[in-house]
Amino acid sequence: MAFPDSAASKRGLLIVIEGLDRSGKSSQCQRLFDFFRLQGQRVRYVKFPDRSTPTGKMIDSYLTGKAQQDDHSVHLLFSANRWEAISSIKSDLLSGMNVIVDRYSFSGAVYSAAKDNPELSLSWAWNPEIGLLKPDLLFFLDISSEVAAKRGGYGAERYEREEMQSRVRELFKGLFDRLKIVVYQVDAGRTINQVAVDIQAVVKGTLANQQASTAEFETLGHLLDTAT
Ligand code: DGP
Repeated sequence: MAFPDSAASKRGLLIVIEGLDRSGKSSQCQRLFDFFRLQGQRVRYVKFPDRSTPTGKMIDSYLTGKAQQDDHSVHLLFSANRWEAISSIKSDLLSGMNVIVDRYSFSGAVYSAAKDNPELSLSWAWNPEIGLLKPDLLFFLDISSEVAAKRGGYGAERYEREEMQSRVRELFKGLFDRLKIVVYQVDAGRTINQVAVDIQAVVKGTLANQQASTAEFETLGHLLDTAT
């Protein structure tokens, strides 16, 4: 009978990169993906919303303005889009693969709450995320909405307006406080290389420490203060 050695039984890291539109998330996810590959480590890149699935296609129609949706209904579609992927993410992590996630539950809650619909509070928006896997590492690419607006390609989709992005930025910070979650805030107003170096330094430290990769899974919990 074969017993797994300690290296084989180690699970991968779940790494989430969050930020405003045009904060450089996708470039950083790609850089981190290449970094793991260069280290000879297995890695998967997941982007939410995943527009290829049935829920993702409905979300895409909404974001590109082809379809209208009730705020609550589209919110739950975004959440379902994450829930439908979580078992495959979990099994990849258990197989030792590292998983990099481009947007996750944090975007889920703040983009919906930023609509300022009095019937859709931040805590209402957070609730469907409870129970999803908690990231081992969470990065927030911090950039002002003014700088984000000056970057190319801004303005094509539903949420890409400066005042919306500015609310989103405040809500991200409030959400992180209310979750008491460890978040690495990275100044994303710099070059891609500078940002990548900061992210890789944290990841290298975590890999060297090894503990996160052997830990049990944790899940996302309730907001500590559920007043709003
Ligand atoms: P992206 O493909 O990363 O550019 O995201 C598309 C847009 O959708 C972007 O403006 C952020 C927004 N978004 C991403 N995830 C969610 C979510 O779960 N809920 C809501 N309401 N918006 C989201």
